[in-house]
Amino acid sequence: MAGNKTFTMIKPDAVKAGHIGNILQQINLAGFRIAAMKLTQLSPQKAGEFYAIHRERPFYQELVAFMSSGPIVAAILEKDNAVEDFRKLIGATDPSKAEPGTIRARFAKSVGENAVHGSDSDENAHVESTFHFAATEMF
Ligand code: DAT
Ligand code: MG
Repeated sequence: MAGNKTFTMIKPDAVKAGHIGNILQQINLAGFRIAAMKLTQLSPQKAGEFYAIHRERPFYQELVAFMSSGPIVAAILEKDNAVEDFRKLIGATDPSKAEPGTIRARFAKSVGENAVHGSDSDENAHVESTFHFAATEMF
C-alpha cells in the first residue's frame, strides 16, 4: 500500500524568484497538508549528502553547488498516495518536458534549476524527511 507522506524542497532558484507563495498555494490546492516546514540553507556538505545517490553523475558538482547556493523551503507533505501524486504535480525533471500547469512547467528555469524536489519512493520520503526534520518538528 502506498504511503501518505512525501518530502519536498522549494529550490534556491524558485525562492530567489519569489515563487514560495505561489508554489505552496498550488501544493495546498492539490490536496496536500503541510506536516512540517522550514526556510533553511544547505551547506555544500549537507547538499552532497542529500544527493549522494547521484555522486557518479556528471552534474553532481553543479547540483551540490546550486542546492547550497541560497535558502530553500523544506517540507513534509501528507495526502493519500503522496509520492506518486506529488511527482505528477511537479512534472518532469526537465521543465521543457513537464506537462503544462505542473509546478516545474510554471516555475522552473532549466533541468538543473528546476524549482522543486519531490521524493521518488516511500522509503526515500522517510529518509529525506528525517534528514531535515526532528520528530518534534513533524505535525
Ligand atoms: P528529479 O529531481 O526529477 O527526481 P533526478 O533525481 O534524476 O531528478 O535528479 C536530481 C536533480 O539533479 C534534478 O532535480 C536536477 C539535477 N539534474 C538531473 N539531471 C540533470 C542534468 N542532466 N543536468 C543538470 N542537472 C540535472
Ligand atoms: Mg530524484
